[in-house]
Amino acid sequence: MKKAFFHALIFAALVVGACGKTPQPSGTDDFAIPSYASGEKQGHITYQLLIYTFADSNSDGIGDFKGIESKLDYLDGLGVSAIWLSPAHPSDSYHGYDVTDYSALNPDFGSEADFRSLLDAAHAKGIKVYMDYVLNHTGKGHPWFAEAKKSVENPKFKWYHISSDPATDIATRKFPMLTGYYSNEWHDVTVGEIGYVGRLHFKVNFSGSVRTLTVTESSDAAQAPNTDSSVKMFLWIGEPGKAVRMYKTGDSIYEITMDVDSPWGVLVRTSDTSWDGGTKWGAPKGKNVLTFGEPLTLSTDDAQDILFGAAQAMKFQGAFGSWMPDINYGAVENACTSEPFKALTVSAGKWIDMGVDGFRLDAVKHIYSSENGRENPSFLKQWYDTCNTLYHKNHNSDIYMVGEVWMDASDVAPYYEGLPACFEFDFWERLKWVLQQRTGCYFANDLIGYRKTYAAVRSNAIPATKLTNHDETRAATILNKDIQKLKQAAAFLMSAEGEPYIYQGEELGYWGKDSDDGGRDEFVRAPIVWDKIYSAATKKLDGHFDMTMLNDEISVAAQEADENSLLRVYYEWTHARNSCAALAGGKMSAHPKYNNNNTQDKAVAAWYMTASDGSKALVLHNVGASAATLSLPDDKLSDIAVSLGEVKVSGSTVELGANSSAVFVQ
Ligand SMILES: [Ca+2]
Ligand SMILES: [Ca+2]
Repeated sequence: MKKAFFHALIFAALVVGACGKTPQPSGTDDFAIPSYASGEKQGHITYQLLIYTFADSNSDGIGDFKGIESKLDYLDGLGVSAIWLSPAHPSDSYHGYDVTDYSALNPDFGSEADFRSLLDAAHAKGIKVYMDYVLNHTGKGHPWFAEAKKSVENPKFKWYHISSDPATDIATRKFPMLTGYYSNEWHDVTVGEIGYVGRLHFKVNFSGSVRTLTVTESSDAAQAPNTDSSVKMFLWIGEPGKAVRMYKTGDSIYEITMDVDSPWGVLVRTSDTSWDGGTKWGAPKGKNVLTFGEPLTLSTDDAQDILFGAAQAMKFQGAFGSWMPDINYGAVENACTSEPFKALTVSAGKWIDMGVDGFRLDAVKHIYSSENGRENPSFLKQWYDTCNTLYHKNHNSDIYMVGEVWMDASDVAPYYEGLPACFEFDFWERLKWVLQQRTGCYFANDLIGYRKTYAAVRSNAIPATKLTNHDETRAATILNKDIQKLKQAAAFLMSAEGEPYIYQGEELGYWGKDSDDGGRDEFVRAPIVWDKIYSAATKKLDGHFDMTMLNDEISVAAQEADENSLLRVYYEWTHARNSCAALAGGKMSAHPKYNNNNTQDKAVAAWYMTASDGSKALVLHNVGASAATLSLPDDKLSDIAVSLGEVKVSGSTVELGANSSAVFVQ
């Protein structure tokens, strides 16, 4: 409550009108504070937060639901009307995208009661809550996958793509979701019961160029391990494993009969002190299940565990690696009747009933493997319609859902067939170019073009605009920590058509390179420093964060107190967006003069935002390194909604300083 009250005092003192204020002739930015006190939040601003690093309520170093609840005033002050939570379900990773139970919450984050409390508290402030939902894959640790591995007859075997011959199964369309065989997507899995308890006879034959192990079930007397240290042949067996020395029974022939209790199988070793130098002999890749009585060819090259039992060595498909098996929904025509689809909707229904307002859907272009095919949009429509029906039980409006389709705008467009909103990755691609190249004149037309493409598929398509997210190198790194450019990036985001997302830490100027850029994913997922670093939720990052960044100066407390901070610019522009209908819900149209045909003022980006109620705003950004003087005889310049940097108005002329921006109500 303290923080919101603080903001209200600051802004209430400076508020004039609902949407704008008459600019002072001097044109300094002190007139730019927008009308926070109106309390309106029509700008559809969502905050993306990582539960594990946002706010920690119980000092265990892990962010949690109560922590988020305790910071709702901050989010409210930031003008946020929705939050997207990183995956809240149990998982084996720190980031949560390998879900092991879609109907439960990760106990590290709190209880269901804590989650309900967060929902209620958020709703009381007009903040919706979106859950991250992972439809492409489960975690390898999900009980469904454990079931699937039990046998090919297990009903859940078909919930995944599991095969002993993937290339053939794909070619014969046994897996309708998959369009091609890519070996790097297929990972080893053993299907069936493995292990053995009983008496076995082992015979290792090293006499020829092909070395073999033959194992047979035996009723002969069991032998104690050989104690003759001159014999260098061992079985590695059991759990925990132990080395058993064999008996030499011929020229390069070794044998032993022994009682076995191994939950997996055996390896052959020529040393009991070293695993190196080719001393480990196992099964060749893909042929690791031993049949009793039949010689198994041994291999030192990537030697696999030799497994006993009725198991089969197979492969499963996981587009994101061996810890995330992709779900098999079958042919898209019948996807919504598939068992995993139904199971996932039961879980989604639980959260919808609890009060969750929508979902952010992860990696949706990977669900069906043809990224540009018809299947994914069709699948998503089935998913959306199913969830929407559940949502309508308690709501008159439609459920919100946004898809992560990490592609160019033209490739994203077809996905609007299935979903009301998709992230617009091209927004940042274009904006970073604009800011780096100091060339703004193409920006508006580029965005308008994207929106036309979306509208051809869905008339009310929502572009979810953003700078960077948890999978990308931070905006501040890309913009060389240039604070003016970072401020202007915020101004662009809040003045363009769409529904903007602010990613945790972006409003504070966090930097960091992700793993595709020579860094680590953790580096772009750093905790919020509310006041002091010691209270930040760092534990899940296991030390992978930048202490030169996480200091008192970058903290929320410090930036709230500093009227020149990036955070203050976010406050100003989010509040402008929220209180000005034209900015909040307007459609973009190009300015007739300052657009891509303007060769004189290429640094200027200009457009109108026009709301459905007819209200209109003129948006001006000068991304140049020097001032731009704009002649705008046909525009109204008396009512400024918000500005950044140096803005001077004189008659029909506006002078915008370097990296300066302004919005004029028309
Ligand atoms: Ca905690
Ligand atoms: Ca998939």
